Amino acid sequence: MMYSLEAGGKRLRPILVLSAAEAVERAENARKIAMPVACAVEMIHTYSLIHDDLPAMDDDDFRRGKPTNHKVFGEAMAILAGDGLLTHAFYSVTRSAALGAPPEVALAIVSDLARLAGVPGMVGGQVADIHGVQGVTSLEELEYIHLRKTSDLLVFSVLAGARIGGATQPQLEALQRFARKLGLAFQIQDDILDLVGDEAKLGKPVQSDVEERKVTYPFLIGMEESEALVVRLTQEAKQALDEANLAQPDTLRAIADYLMSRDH
Ligand code: GRG
Repeated sequence: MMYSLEAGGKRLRPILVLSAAEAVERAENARKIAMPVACAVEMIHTYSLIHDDLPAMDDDDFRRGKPTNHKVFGEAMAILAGDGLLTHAFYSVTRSAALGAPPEVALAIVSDLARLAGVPGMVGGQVADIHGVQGVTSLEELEYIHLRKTSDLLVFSVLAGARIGGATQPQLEALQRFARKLGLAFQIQDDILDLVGDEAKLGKPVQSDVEERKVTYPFLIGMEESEALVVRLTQEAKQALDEANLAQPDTLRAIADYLMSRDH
C-alpha cells in the first residue's frame, strides 16, 4: 500500500479537497478537518491505479515512473493492496468526524464516496471502458466513460472539501458542474499527452486505428479539435466556478488553468 502511495503522482484529488474547503471559508478548522478526506481520496485513486495495472486489466509494467505494484509484490498482494486502500479510505473519512466535521457532513461524504467511486461512478466507468475497448464509436459513449472514470472522483473531491468548508446547496451544485467539466478537460488533455508521448518515443505520427490504440478524443475528433475542446471545457468549468460565488475561488481557478496547460 505504501509503495504505491509514495510512488509520487500529482496529488490532484487531495489538492482539490483542501482547495475547495478553503475556497468556501465558512466553517472553522476546515483545512484540518478536510485532511483525512484528502488522504482518503488519494487512497481510492491509488487503489484504482493498482487494480487498473493488473494483467487482467491494462497489464502495465510501470506507473508513476516505477514498476507497478504487481511487478514488485505479485498479483495477489497487488489485489490486496488495492482492497486495503479502498477499505482504509472509508476509515480515514471517519477521522474527519473525530476532528470535528458535523455528523451530517461526514455522512454525506461517505455516501458521495461510495456512489462516485463505486458502480454509478468510477467502477462503472471502468466497466464501460473495458466493454467498449474496440466498440466505442461516438463522442457520447466516450464522454459517458470519462465522466464516470475520471470526473466522478474529482467531483467527489470538490464536493467533500466544499461540504467541510460549509458550502450551501447552490454552491455544491455549481461546484459539481465545475468538477465534471474539469474532469473531462483533464482526461482529454491526458489523451493528448499520451499520444504526443507515444509519437515522441516512436519518432513518427501514430496512426491510432492501425496500431490498435484505445478510442480517445484525439482518435475520434483529431488533435486540433481535442485541444480546442480542452480550452472550451476549462472555460465552462471556470464559468461554473464563478456561479458558485465562493469567498476564495483563486486556487481552484489556478488548478483549472494549470491542468489545461500541463505537459505531463
Ligand atoms: C480499477 C475500479 C478501477 C478503476 C480504474 C483510474 C482508473 C480507473 C484507471 C486508470 C487509467 C486512467 C487513464 C484513468 C483515467 C483517470 C486518470 C487520468 C488517472 C490518472 O490520474 P493522474 O494523472 O495520476 O492524476 P497521478 O499518478 O498523477 O496521481
